[in-house]
Amino acid sequence: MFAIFTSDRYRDHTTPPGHPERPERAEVMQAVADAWRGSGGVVLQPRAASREELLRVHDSKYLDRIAATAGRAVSLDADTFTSPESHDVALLAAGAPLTALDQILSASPQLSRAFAFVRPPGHHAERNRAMGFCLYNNIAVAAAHALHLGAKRVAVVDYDVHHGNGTQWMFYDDPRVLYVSTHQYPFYPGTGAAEDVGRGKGLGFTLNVPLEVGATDSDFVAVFRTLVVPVLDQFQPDLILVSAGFDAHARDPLAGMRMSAEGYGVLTAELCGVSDRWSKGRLVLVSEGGYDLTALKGCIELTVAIVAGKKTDLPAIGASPGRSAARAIGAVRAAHAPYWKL
Ligand code: Q9C
Ligand code: ZN
Repeated sequence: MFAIFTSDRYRDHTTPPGHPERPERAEVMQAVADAWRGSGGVVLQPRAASREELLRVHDSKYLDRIAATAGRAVSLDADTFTSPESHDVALLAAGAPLTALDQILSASPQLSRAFAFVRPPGHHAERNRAMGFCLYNNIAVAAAHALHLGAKRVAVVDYDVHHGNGTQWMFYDDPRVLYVSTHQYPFYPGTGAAEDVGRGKGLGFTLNVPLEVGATDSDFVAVFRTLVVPVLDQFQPDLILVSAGFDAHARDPLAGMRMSAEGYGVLTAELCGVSDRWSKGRLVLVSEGGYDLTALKGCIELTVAIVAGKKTDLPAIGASPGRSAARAIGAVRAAHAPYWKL
């Protein structure tokens, strides 16, 4: 069973005029959720994350600093802003995947899959720093909650076009959380080289696939079939979390990749396959970036259909990497040769 978790409160986090991470994104999310409910699908309300839950990945002083922005418009970083409601809204963003996991990891689950449509996004937020439009690291809070609820191995797959620096660092030395990211590189935030593979006990449990500007659906599908799916099959996660950013879409105004909604759909279908093999179908997607409203709508609609099992006739996208993606695949294989058979 599948459900969307979202709230009309996500509109109430506002950003300065011209900012790409804008309230209209929440309206797109609401429209897709409303249509899903209208066609008989399940849409549920998120709870807020608690301080205790956030403290698993953020430090206490940082939580106080963000809490102190309640009721105020504050600039936290060159591109990260609060509005008076942002603090409450951000707690609901971090809480949405927790609400899903409470059910999915319960003793007799009714639910195995969920998509949390949230804002603000999360994957750039570090232990003690807001950045890249992110306040709380929603996906990292979710991974920590899954461990708390008894999961032993959690995979986080991040196909947002930006590297999820926050998520990477939070679990960099932790072998219980495998972090896998595809991203435009070099690009914001600057991290995510193939050679960043984890530290200490976490060596090998961070897998970065840096791709040059211009990467296509077939580049991404090749990367998934040759690297992402094989590492997941070897890790054997008991839950897959997805940092679902759709800013690698060709229409996106921030980045320079050339993905389509169907390309993203094929990636999601591959992850559904892994979750069926290893994690009893347990898969939770949490929205991140995606700044062209038309592309965002198409991507989240198709993703929902695939995750809910309503769409199986995806276009066959050949896994044929161009020269630059082939080089990236080679670099990742070399960096991870000590850890995985890729
Ligand atoms: N100041 C997400 O997609 N761009 N964040 C900064 C130089 C920041 C994107 C440009 C992009 C952040 C969640
Ligand atoms: Zn992004």
